[in-house]
Amino acid sequence: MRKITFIVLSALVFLIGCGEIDWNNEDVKELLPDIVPSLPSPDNIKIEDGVLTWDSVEGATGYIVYYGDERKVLDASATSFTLPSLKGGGSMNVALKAIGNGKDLKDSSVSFYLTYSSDLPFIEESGNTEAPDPLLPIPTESQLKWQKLEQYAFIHFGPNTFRNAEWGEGKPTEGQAFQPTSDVETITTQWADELHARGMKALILTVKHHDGFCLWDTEATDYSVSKKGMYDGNITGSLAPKLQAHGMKLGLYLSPWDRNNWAYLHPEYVDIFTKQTEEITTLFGDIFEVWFDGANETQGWYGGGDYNSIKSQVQNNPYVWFQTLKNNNPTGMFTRTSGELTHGGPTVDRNTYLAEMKAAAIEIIRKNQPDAVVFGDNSGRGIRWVGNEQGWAGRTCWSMGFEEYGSEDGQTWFPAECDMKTRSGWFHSTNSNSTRPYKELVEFWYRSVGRNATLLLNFSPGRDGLIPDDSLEEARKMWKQITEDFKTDLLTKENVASVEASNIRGGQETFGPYNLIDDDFDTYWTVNNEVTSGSVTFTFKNPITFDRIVLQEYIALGQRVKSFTVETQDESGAWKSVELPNMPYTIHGDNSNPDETTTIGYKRILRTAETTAKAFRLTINESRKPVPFLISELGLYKSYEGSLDE
Ligand code: FUL
Ligand code: CA
Repeated sequence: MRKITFIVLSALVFLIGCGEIDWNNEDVKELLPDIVPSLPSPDNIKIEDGVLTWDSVEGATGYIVYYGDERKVLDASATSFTLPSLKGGGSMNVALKAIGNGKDLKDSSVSFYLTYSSDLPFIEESGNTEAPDPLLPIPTESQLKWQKLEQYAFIHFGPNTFRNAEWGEGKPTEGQAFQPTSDVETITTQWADELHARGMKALILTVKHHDGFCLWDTEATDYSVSKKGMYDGNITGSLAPKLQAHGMKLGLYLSPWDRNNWAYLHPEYVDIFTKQTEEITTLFGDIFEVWFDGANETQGWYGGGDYNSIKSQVQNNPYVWFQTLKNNNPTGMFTRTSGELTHGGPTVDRNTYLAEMKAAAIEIIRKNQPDAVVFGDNSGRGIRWVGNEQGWAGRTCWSMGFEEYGSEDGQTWFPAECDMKTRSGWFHSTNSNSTRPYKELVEFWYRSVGRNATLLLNFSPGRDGLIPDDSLEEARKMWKQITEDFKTDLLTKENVASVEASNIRGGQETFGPYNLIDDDFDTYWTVNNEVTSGSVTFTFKNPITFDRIVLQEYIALGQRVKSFTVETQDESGAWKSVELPNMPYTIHGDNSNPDETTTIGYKRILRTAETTAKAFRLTINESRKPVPFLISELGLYKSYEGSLDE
């Protein structure tokens, strides 16, 4: 160090002493690089309409423009440069320097960089300019709103809670059916506050389960919170405003099967049931979903529970229908037990009876709550049961068709809801008194919300009317895990250096791939009509590490994608498919195999191996019909491994 300083100083003294400095002198060049003057960097740099401009720099022999990963050398007369088209998405950094003469003027330093983004109107238009046509069936506005709730709570509470029952077993004596030990305010406040804090966007309450007991003041039967010295508290009426205050929606479970009503399966019961429907759809403000349970049998308390006793009960009643004993008829035919029977009186099928009764009730719901969806209603305005009570939708899941997987050929929009419980029964029981660990709840969430379905997670208040602490604690951890998993989207404009798409509808920005990362469901990347497969590639400024991929399809115009591929590019430039590991464990009916890359629908989440990527590519391989696909959002996240403590 000392030696170099000494040589430089003596060289300076020598050179200055000689007057004129010989800049070409090799010794000078080597020894005094820092005192050779540099050109100033170009000033007044702008990008307008995809053209970079700057003020010319006196003495410059040329310019170098740096853009994305590329560079371009221009001669001294240049003061502008047309940047390449970004094909409808993303951004790149652009900078510039002036070139010196290689002798007594060094190159300028590189200017500050500008970000050149695709918001600029530089894209040539070609192909279709309008949005693609809808591909039927499509969801109604209410179905779409319902799907966006993603996760909501169920509460089973009623006489069953007080006798460790699930289906109204064991008829309680009058006045003994329902005895919560907390007052109604305490109960409904706890439900609304605690479920809201656990990310529940709505709550569906069993306002009448199969035992027929009504959790609201009803005129339709004597068996309710308001009658015969029962618990004094209109639970449903008290709950509705508390949910509303949290911005949560209210849903109602009204069981068509009524084991307490002598008229069940009798024409008069249709009147009672429709009256109940009328009440619940007018008394509590907006209802988002009505749940008509599918369970139904002939047994009622009045009849003791088996066919022969029902028969003896109804023998003298010409209006009561009952299931024929004949060969345990599986279609469940009901026949009038009156003189008419022997004269070939009318017969009615139990399912027909229930279907007609439900249709009458649905009409009432449509009139009073046009925005509500009805569970089990396959008319194109309802939603479907996912086909299991284990908290999973299929790895392929269409919003048409039935059960776990649905079908691409289904004629109506019939999206799936996964109902699942936090304890072993729907109702609280002092016999099997434990709650499911949060890891299972997280698993249900990923296998429902992550597979184009919703999660309806049941809570079982105990005899004090309160959701037990252990269930609340596990649900808190579950929600913390989920919210932390999706806290930071790594696929953002800030992290992306460039984006390329194989096709953009009409070459227009409005349909470009940048729409995939704008956090807006209503903007999407789509392609020209004749195109039914294609890919989009995001290149990152710096490699990112993720293990969650979130995809959303713009289902407002129909569900289309049948198959897709996700790939990453590593530091060496090699591309490979993202690795999908096995699910953590098997849930009854859903094994622990890896996920599939088939349907997308409203939301599809893949849990992948931890992957570090320089670039990410999504390819849509096949679209239903085939028609162009529309993808709303694409996100990459790294799951949370930290503490779940409060
Ligand atoms: C079933 C009912 O029978 C259960 O009791 C429970 O209400 C569940 C959600 O639906 O079909
Ligand atoms: Ca979007």
